[in-house]
Amino acid sequence: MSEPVSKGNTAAFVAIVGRPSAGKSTLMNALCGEKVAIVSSVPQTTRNRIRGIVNRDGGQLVFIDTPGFHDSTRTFNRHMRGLIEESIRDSEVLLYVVDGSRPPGDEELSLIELVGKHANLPRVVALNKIDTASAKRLDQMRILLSQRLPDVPVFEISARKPEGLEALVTELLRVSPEGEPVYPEDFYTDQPPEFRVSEIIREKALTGLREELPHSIYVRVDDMEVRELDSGGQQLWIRAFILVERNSQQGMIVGAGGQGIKRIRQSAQKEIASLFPYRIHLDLRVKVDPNWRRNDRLLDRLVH
Ligand SMILES: Nc1nc2c(ncn2[C@@H]2O[C@H](COP(=O)(O)OP(=O)(O)OP(=O)(O)O)[C@@H](O)[C@H]2O)c(=O)[nH]1
Ligand SMILES: [Mg+2]
Repeated sequence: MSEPVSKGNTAAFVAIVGRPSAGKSTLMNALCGEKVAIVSSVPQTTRNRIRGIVNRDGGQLVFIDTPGFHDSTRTFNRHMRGLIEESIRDSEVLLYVVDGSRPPGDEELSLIELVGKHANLPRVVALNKIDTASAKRLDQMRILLSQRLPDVPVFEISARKPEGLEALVTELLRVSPEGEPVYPEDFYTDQPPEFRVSEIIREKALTGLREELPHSIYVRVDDMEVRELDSGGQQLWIRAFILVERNSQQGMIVGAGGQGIKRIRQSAQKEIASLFPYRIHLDLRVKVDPNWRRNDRLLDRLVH
C-alpha cells in the first residue's frame, strides 16, 4: 500500500449511473486518463462493474462504471440492474451522468427517481454531451433537474472533448469523506488481464453491428500464456472465442471471406499490444452457444 500524499486526504468509491449510452464509460476513461472501459455507440455496452482510479493531490477517487440503467424485466437486464444497486450500496458518492442531447423520456425519469432515493449519499450530476446538445435540449434538462433534484449540483461537461472535467473532479473530492487511498497511486484499474482482453475484443466486435446482435455477443478468453519465440523475444499467445446465440449471427461476425473476423482480430490485437510488453498472437474464433445469456454461471462471471 502506498503512503497518503498529504494529511487530510479524501478517498471515495464513486458509483457512476445513467441511461445506456449517456457517456458513463467515456467519462470514466477521460477522468482516468486511460481507456479503462470499452465504449461504443450501441446502448448497454458496459455489462460489469468496472473500476477506474483517479489520483489527485487532494485524494483518490475510485469510480465504479455500471451498465446503463434499463427498465426491463428480462433476466439479463434484471441482473444488470442488480449490479447498479450493488454499486451504489458499495459507494460513498453517487455520480449521475445525463445525456444532454436526448429527450428525457421515462428512462431518465426512473433514473432521477433512483438518484432521488439515495439522498443519504453526496450526489453530483454530470450533464454530458454539451458539445453536441442543442441549447433548447440543454435548457429542458436543466429545468427538469432543478425541479426533480433541487439539492444536487449540476456540472455541464463533454466527456468526449473533454471539457469541464476538472471542476467535476474537484467537487467529487470536496464531497468525499476523509480517507486513505485504497489503491497504489500508479493504478488506474484493477481489472484482470483476461477481462481487459475480452472487453477489447468485444468492443471491436461491436463496431459496425446493429440491432439485436450486439447484445447476443459474449467474449471468452480460454487461454493466455507468454511463449518464448525461436527468433528471440516473447509472445503473448491468446485463444479467445466470440460466442453468439444463433448460426446466422456467426456468419455476420465472420463476414464474407472471413473479412469481418479478420478486422476484429487485427484491431483487437493492436490495442492489446498497447497494454502488454509482448508481441501478441490472437487466435480468435466464433462459436454458437444459444444459452449463454440464460446461463447463470456465465452471468456470474460477467459480474466480476
Ligand atoms: N458528442 C458526444 N458524444 C459522447 C460524449 N460522451 C460519450 N459520447 C458518445 O456516446 C456513446 C456512448 O458512450 P459510452 O461511454 O459507451 O456510454 P455509456 O453510458 O457507458 O453506455 P452503456 O455502457 O451502454 O451504458 C459513444 O458513441 C460515445 O462516443 C460527449 O461528451 N459528447
Ligand atoms: Mg458503458
